[in-house]
Amino acid sequence: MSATITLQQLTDQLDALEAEAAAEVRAAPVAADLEQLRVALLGKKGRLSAVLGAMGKLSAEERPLVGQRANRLKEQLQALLGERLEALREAAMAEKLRGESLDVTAPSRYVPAGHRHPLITTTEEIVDIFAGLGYRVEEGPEVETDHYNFTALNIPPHHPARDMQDTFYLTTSTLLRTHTSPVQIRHLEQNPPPVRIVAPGRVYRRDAVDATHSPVFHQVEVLAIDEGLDFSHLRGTVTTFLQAFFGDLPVRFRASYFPFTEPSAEVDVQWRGRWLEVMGCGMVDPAVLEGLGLDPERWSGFAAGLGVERFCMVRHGIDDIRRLYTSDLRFLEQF
Ligand code: 2NL
Repeated sequence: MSATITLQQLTDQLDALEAEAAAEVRAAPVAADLEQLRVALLGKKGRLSAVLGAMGKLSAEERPLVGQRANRLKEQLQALLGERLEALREAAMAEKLRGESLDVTAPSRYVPAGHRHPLITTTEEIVDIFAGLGYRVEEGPEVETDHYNFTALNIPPHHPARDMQDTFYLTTSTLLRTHTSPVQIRHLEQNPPPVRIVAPGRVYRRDAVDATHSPVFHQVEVLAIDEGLDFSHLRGTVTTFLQAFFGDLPVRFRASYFPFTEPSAEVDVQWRGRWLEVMGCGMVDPAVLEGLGLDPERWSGFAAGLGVERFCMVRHGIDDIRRLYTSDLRFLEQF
């Protein structure tokens, strides 16, 4: 720097510093750059100090003029730095808010609603028909005693249904129920007749899996006990039910045998020109009523049982029971 510096030169330098500093502050992209700029401009070894270092070369009259100008510049630069810092903070906050904003009016992502499994809709349809005929829905435990599952139903000690080959035993006297009849026995113990109940539920038999058998399946049984019930009531009820479910098609009864009904019958429907066996039924055996303390001379009744899988398969033309259990959406979405 030359030994003789004029007031004018010094003032020009301060003006130049003002213009450059203002441009640099405006251009600073982030807050950290502003701090570096503040040190470079206003720090002890900063550019303002450097200009003022030459002040000593001015006369005593000129010095205060430059001093005042320098102080104003210092305040201006501090204000500029502060404003820019504030602007950068606001921009950063606005950016953050844009990124975190939540549009509560945006449509939701697509979630398929799904629907009930065909076995459930079939069960509900069957139960609804009986409910319409005045039957109450009853349910009971899947783990049963051999008393409720067999003995109370007049199934003799050496009947093959009791065999380990055919039933899942948990202990010597408890098992997975093989039908929902125990629900009806339990209900009769607690409720005096007249009784009309429908008992849907899951049942278990020790069968190998094939196209028509599953060790776990679903049943609906119905029971009516009253004074004066005879086979015509059974026939009328079962026929009404089957025609409500399958449509107005031919129904026939064939003599059969169950330990818990006498007489007993299998029931067929003529479905698409072919006779198909769909359920079993009969008049409740007097021995079952006596076991419950009911006088068979006063009370009589009928019962019927059906497999839900079979009803579902016939109705929908399903060829293999396993399709109902494998949760394949290509199959299930057809219902
Ligand atoms: C079938 C046949 C049947 C019954 C179930 C029953 C229940 C009580 C008393 C007497 Cl508490 N009987 N149930 C009667 C006849 C047939 O089911 O093929 N089921 C799948």
